[in-house]
Amino acid sequence: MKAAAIITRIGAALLAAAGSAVAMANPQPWQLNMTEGVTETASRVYGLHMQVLWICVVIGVIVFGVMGVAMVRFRKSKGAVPAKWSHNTTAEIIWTVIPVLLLVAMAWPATKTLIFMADTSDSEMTVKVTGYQWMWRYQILNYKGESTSVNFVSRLDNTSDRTRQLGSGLDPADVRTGDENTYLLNVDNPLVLPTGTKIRFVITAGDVIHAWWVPNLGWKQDAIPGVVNQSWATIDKPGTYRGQCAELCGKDHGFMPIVVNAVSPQEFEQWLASQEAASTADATPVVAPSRG
Ligand SMILES: [Cu+2]
Repeated sequence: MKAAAIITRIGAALLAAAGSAVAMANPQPWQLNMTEGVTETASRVYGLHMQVLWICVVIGVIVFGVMGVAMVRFRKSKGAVPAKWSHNTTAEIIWTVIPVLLLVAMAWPATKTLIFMADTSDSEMTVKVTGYQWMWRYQILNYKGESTSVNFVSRLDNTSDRTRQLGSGLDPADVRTGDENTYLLNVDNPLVLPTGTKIRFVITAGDVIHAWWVPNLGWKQDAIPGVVNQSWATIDKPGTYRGQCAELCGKDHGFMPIVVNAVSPQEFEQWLASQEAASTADATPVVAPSRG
């Protein structure tokens, strides 16, 4: 009886781990590679990743190929005699110059991408993201040069929250949105953003260090109390992009997902207007009450 209970607990933990792995990159079944994302930053990062991957593959094939040939052709049973020389200037120059060239070939485009990612100038809107234990606050500070009062908290959705409680008797496999299992992936209030708009994010935290990470945007940014970090994104395609807090921030670190709904600028403007109307009617407190 006790063993059965332990097995059930382990099963639930494995399922939760599988759920959070799904959440990390919002992948397709059997997707092994990283996402190409929906921003130029993401596709540049993907390109760099592929470049480095193929350099590693070529190095691996050459190194292990030479090693394999040496092991087979020059084995002791064939009468191979070890060489006695200990120094070869030509070999040392070759094995120094080639790695230096490879590192420069990787560092040059990577540095260019880092500079590109850091350039938040000419943004058309600003979103302030604040991490709390264990939720996100989103404030649309301005849009197309006008300040806005949109300010809301985004938490784990109610269905997942009820299901995750110990002894809830609810099955994580039953938490679904359409044909997708969205256990621990949905939030009550997603962040709505316009496509084709350069969005500047200012990111901070109200208690401990969190990190705001939506893989499809191509970057991850630390949310640190007392520090305002910046990042930006121009989202190319409408869609639902999921993410997670990516810095261990306490017991509910795994329960503060991120959902970005990217919509056309027209739809975004309608949403913004409805949010502004709601926020003037009912001012939300700036510091959200913590959940027990
Ligand atoms: Cu966190």
